[in-house]
Parts: sequence; structure tokens; C-alpha cells
Amino acid sequence: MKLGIGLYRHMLNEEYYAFAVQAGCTHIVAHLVDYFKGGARNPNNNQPTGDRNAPWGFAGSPEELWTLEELAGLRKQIEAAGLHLEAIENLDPAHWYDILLDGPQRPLHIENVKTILRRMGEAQIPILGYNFSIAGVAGRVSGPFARGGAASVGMDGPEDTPIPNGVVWNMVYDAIAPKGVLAPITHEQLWDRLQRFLEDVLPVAEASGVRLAAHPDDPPMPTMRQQPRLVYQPDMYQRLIDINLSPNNGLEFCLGTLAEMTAGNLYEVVDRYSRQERIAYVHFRNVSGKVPHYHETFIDDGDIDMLRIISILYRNGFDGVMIPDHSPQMTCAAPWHAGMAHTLGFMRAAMTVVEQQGAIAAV
Ligand SMILES: [Mn+2]
Repeated sequence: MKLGIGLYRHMLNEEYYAFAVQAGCTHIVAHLVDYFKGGARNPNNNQPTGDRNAPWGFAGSPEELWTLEELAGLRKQIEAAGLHLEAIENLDPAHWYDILLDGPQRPLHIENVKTILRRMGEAQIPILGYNFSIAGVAGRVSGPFARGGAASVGMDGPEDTPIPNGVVWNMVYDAIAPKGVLAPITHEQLWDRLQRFLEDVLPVAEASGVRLAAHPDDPPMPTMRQQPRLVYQPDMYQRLIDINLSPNNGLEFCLGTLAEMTAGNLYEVVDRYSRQERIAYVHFRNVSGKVPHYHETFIDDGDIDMLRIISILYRNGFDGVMIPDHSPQMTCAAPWHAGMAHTLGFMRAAMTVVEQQGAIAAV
């Protein structure tokens, strides 16, 4: 079992790599999308939060794909710090918005994703995490929801405000889009878009040695901002796997999101998907409650028995990377670092116990 940490773009430097090593991490999951660009309400010492229905910030340049030099340089920098670069998490909306929206730029955007996959393969970065979602991570509220009044996020009822033109995946990709809102589509239309995307890019992913890893919809509501969502119940992950049998069609397995779903038993869900060997890497996050009313909690303080989860993963031979997803912000001069150190310490202890004593919790 491997412990890693996800770092946002502005954290991809030696100070954060040292923090990761000191906390016992061996792997890095890197975010190259700058979620915080232009988002004044979105301080970058926390997970991107935004407002309930205001976008996080501005997407990158549609013409500037991540270069081979940038990707290979990042890997070398991370390896020089004694760590491994396991994955790039998330595509920039600027590079693939018309795949999500089935718009006129779709052929170009498919080529963009293929180019990124080829460059990742050349740079020897094995996983690309993505989130096939029109509304993205939206509709959440922030507050002192976690233990001891720690700042956290959650959901306080559905969010149905329509998405303005020029916004997708909770980021602005076209600041001068004509006024108006995105027309709703059906769930089946969105599944069709995902299926065509996978058919188009998975052969290149296979040839490049890169695995795609799908995050479930967070928060897992059937619709968000009047748009359908794909993976909002545990069984829907099975549909995503079954629509393309490529071994490179994998999962970015988010425990917090799965626990927020209204159906299923999380321990059975972890057992079922880890047996299929489709989990590329795991997001560790605890929550209290289910959509549309839940809060993110400290790792040891929510609905999920994390020792039991790690025991199931261990028993089923999961050998991938496990990273904290989000943590509540601890009250101190470095709220993000303290929250992450707390989560990583808990995960490292749980992994050590299971590796030394076997699956100790009821699985
Ligand atoms: Mn997640």
C-alpha cells in the first residue's frame, strides 16, 4: 500500500515535496489545472471552494496544452525530492470543454486529450484522473462544520441554479460568452458523450501506457444546476467500467463521495470494485451524512470506518496509491498543512497496522 498526497498547482515546489516526505508519503498526485486563477473568493490555502454557485476561477489557455518538457520536468523535480509522480488529476476545462458539452470544438478537444496522453506516456506518468461532469464540484457551502468548529464544506440542500454560458465544470472557459444559460440534457445523452470519449481516447491511453481514472460526481446528486450527473450511486461506477473493457479504463476511487451516495453499503462497494482491479488510486475523505445534507469531517470522525476500508483494500491486494482528498482546516497558522498532516498520520498508522497484522477489522 502506498501513501501519497495531492498537490495543487501552486504547491508543486520543493517546500511541499519536503512536507510530503516528512509526513511519510512516497507518491504525488499533481493538479496542473489552476483552480484558483481569478477566483477572489477562493483562497488557495484550502481546497477550491468558491461559493455555492459561483465558479472557482478561470480555465487555462485553450491553445496551450501541457508540454512534454513541463510534464517530464515535473516528474524529474518530484523524483529529485525522493518521491514518485503517480498521476495528473483533472483535465483543464479549456482543453476539453466541448467533449463535455458535445460542441463544435469536440474533434479538436479529442486531439487535445490524445496529445496530453501521449506526452504523459513519454514523461512516464502512469495515471490521468478526470471528472466527466458538466456542473463539476458545485453547490456546496462552507462553515465550521467539522469537530471543534474546524472549517469544512458540505451540502445544505439541492442546487438547481442553471449554469451560465461560458462555464463548465465550475470554471469559466469563455469570459465573453453570450448571455444565457446552458440547456439541460438527459442522463442518456451524457452517458453517450462519456462512451464516445472513452472509445476515442482509450486506444491512445493504452498505447501510451497511461490509465484513465474517473472520479465519481461530487456531490453525488442525480442532477446539479439542471444538468445530469453520471456516477451518483455506487452501481453507476459499474456501468462506467462495463461500457469500455479496456484495462486502462480505471477509477479515481473517492471514498467520501461514495459515502455521500444514498444507496449501497460502502464496505461492499469497496470490496466489489477493488476485486475487479479497476481502482487506479483512492481518495481518502470522511463525511457525515448523505446528499443533499452532509458535511466533510476529519478522517477519524465521520460515517466511514477507515480501518475497515484499508483492511478490505489490503485483503483484495490493492497496491495503488492512497491520498487524502480534502481535510477540514485546522485552527492554526497553517490550516491546510495541519489538516493534511493529521490525515496522513492517521492513514500511515492504519496502513502500518494492517500491513503488520493483516486485515484486522471486520471486512
Ligand atoms: Mn475526491
